[in-house]
Amino acid sequence: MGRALASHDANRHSGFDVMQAGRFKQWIPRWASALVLLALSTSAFAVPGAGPADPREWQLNMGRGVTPLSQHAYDAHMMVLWVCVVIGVIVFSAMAYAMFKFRKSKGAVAAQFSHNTTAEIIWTVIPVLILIGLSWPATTKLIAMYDTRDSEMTVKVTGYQWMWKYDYLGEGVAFTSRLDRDSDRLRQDKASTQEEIRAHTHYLLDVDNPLVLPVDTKVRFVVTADDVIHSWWVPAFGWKQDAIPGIVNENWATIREPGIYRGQCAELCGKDHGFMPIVVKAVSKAEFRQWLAAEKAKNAPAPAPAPAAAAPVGPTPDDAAPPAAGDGAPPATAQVRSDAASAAG
Ligand SMILES: [Cu+2]
Repeated sequence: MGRALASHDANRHSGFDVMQAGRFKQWIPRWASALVLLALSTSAFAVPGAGPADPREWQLNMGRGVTPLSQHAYDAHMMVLWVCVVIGVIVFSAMAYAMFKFRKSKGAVAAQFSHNTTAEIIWTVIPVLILIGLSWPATTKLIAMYDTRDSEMTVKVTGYQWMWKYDYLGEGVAFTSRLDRDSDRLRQDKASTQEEIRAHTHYLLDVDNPLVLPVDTKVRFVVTADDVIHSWWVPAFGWKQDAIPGIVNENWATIREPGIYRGQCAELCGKDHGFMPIVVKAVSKAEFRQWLAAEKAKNAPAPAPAPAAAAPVGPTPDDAAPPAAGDGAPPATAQVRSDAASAAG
């Protein structure tokens, strides 16, 4: 730097380039520290009210999620990333070396050849081996996604324009889940201010009745729709599943950590596609049993108000079958049920 300044003083014209180089050198440590800060910040800052799997401010990498399938997706992503990094370093180093070492100013002349069988075999065989090496674990993971055997409970997810309906199959518990009233009011009221919207921590990402699930339990989801194609997507679970009328798709999740996991409909399904969020509340097994019992109790007396007063019977099989389940009942009916069965929390 001293030398750069000296030459600048001595000769303004020829010293200019040297001064630029000196400034550049001075900037390198600043850029380096900025990069280090950026890297640190990916783990340092969290959005207020964020769940365990919510994205963080300045997060650069994809999240790990909270299920075995999301871990698989993360592992596959990291494996491919590092393979790409190694290939990138080798290829760009070779290019940079060749450009520098064999430059025209040093008298290099273009090589005179058109074919090199050995080189062609090498640059065909190596990528094929890399692709086979990548496809093997990827296929194993893909097969695991479709393995819903040994699941401990099943939730039927039905997409409607524009809400979700959850049936706990065999439990007699079912309810709809739609955008929370505050978000709905803020989005529709033209007088809503940015401040009001910012004050809502999970604007457009909250629902009236979250899907409550137990942790450490293999939950099978059967996913369908009543009107148009929707897609049930909770990023922390590592998959999105199309909800198609007349077709039942399935997927599964074993949630490792209690917490709130948010998602959205991921298939353009009409004008309110952006306003049918998903909220999963994962709780301990004991807490889930309590919640489920409370939901059953809430649902049980509803269909027979008059004669049931004397007989304290539990839920009968008839009560267990939600009238709106799967027979294309209009969403309005389902919504009435959801109000009766509003979820815990
Ligand atoms: Cu949708």
